[in-house]
Amino acid sequence: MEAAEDTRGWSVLVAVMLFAVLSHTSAARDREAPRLTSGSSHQHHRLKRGWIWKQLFVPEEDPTPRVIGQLKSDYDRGESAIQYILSGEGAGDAFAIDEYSGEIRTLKKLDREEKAFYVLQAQAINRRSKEPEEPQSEFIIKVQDINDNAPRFQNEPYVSSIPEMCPTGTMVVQVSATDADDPMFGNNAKLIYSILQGEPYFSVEPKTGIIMTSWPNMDREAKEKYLVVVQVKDMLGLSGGFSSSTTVTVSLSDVNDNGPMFQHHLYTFAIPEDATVGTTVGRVTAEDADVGANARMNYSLVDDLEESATFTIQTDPATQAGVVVLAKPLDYESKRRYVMAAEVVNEQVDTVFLPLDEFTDRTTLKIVVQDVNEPPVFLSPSYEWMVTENAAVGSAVGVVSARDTDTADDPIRYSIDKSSDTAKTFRMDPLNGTITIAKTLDRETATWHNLTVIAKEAKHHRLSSTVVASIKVLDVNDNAPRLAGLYQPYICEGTQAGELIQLLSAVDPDEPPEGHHFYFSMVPDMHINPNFTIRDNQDNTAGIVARRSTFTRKDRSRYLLPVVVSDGGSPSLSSTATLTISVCSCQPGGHCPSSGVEALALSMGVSLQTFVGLLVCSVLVTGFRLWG
Ligand SMILES: *[C@@H]1O[C@H](CO)[C@@H](O)[C@H](O)[C@H]1NC(C)=O
Ligand SMILES: *[C@@H]1O[C@H](CO)[C@@H](O)[C@H](O)[C@H]1NC(C)=O
Ligand SMILES: CC(=O)N[C@H]1CO[C@H](CO)[C@@H](O)[C@@H]1O
Repeated sequence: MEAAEDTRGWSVLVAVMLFAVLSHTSAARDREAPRLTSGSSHQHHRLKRGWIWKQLFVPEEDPTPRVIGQLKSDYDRGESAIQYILSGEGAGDAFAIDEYSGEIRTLKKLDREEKAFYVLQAQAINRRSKEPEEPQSEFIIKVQDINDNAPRFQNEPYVSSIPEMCPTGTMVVQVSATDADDPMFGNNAKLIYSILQGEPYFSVEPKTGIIMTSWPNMDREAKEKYLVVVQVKDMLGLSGGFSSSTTVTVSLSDVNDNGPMFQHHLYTFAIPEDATVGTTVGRVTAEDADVGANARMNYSLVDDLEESATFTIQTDPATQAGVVVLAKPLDYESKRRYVMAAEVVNEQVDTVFLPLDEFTDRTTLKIVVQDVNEPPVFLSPSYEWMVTENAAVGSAVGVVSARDTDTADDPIRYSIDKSSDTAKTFRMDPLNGTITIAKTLDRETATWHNLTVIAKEAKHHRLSSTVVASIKVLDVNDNAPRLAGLYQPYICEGTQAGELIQLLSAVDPDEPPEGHHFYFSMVPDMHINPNFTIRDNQDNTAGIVARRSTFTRKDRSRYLLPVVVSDGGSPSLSSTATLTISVCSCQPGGHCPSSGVEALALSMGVSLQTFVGLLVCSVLVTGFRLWG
């Protein structure tokens, strides 16, 4: 056999090397050497060295004891004068020497994988002199390999992932096995890999164990996982060797080799017209056989502005469905049907695997608006009117108007919510929405009338809605000013001309926007009053001033002085109050005890009734004109 010859070549080479090493120990000796002969060959080389060591071999796993060689000194004349002694590794246990013949034999079965060689020492001793005939030296017994170990895969399990659609020859993984047998001897540890299962998609390089793809266009969407069974054999795969196998799990990872595709060419949705903005109208789904990022998609609406502005479409991140959402309020009465195209496109496109347009798909959306019976709608969200407080009963304040937007177009009936007008100040025309004044207004009582106006469908559904109509009552100058108090002026005896007797001010319930302007004056008369005069201070006050210095109670105890107060309204209103000015013999400091005045009045013969009567103001209302 060729293989066997090859092996012998090896062992010879090893023997020569060992010889070189061992001979060094006996280099000093130049005598004729004893020799060691192998059990199989009986060559008798003589060299100049004392010992000639040949390599001894013993096949492993051989249970039969056998002679594997013989130790022989050149001085041995066969008279048993020399004793051979063996020591070192395995001496007496694995190997024994015949002390007379020098034959070395095995004692037991040896395992190369346990111990591949034994280093032993040999001695040749003269039995009589007990002197060594030869110097002690070492030799080697090598255990020869037989193929008694199967190859074993390392680093199991093998798992690998390669992208789908990868080119033929893409490396998948390298498997690797080891064999405990002697890699230097024969083919016992020469390993060959092959595929048992997984062809034609995968192949293995026989010597390296590199697994590669051998099939183009492996499609993850068709088959995602392959179990590749790889076998390794020793003896270069020749028969009689050992083998073992392993499984390589190969997964195909996704590439973007599929575009999204709508499930339907047409989607029809219905939505009530009163749906609020943000309501989900429906969902469209595009399918993509890829996974993860390769299956992510974006939707859009492609159409003329009105259609696509009324709706939007968004991607549901969880399902990648397209969610159609209402973006603008609908009105069944003005548009009942929307038709538009929806487009889907992969978020990532890879033109290596597909042409660009295959990453896009289109479908048609038809959205039908459903009629909803809606309450009447006021033409204005609120109403605000102004009316002057003197406006006549029966005059119109304003008109509300509401419409039934439904197709039925019901007539509307108007009314005022009673709780918003408990005094029934206003009246509503139920047919035309005109609000009129039912009772005289008074701004000074109520400035605002905030009415809740109801519009109700007259026939079908009787739905109603309300609106607030605020009516502001505007001021007109309908109140005359009056003196601010019940003045009881007096003048002390001895008061000098020009001295102030009483300061006057006035009040008016009207509320002119620019503020009050009161004017004080005497009653116009043919004769000038020689006793008192009124000085208007131009700040809504006036003073009564004495015109002479000679007032005495003896002369006269009371004077009547009519005072006219006018406001700045247009037209102006005025009132006249007649003040009674008493003359008093004042205490020092100008104080007049009230008893003093009255006592004197009675003694003067003026009745109390007359006195009180004189204090009553008479109101003159001049020029009463209505606004508007
Ligand atoms: C509303 O109807 C009343 C009769 O009820 C009528 O006098 C008034 O002129 C109408 N107003 C309008 C604005 O049509
Ligand atoms: C009525 O409406 C007016 C204007 O909206 C507001 O200023 C006023 O406070 C309201 N009055 C009442 C009593 O609600
Ligand atoms: C208008 C007026 O009251 N005049 C009186 C002024 O005082 C004298 C004297 O007391 C009276 O006689 C006037 O009547």
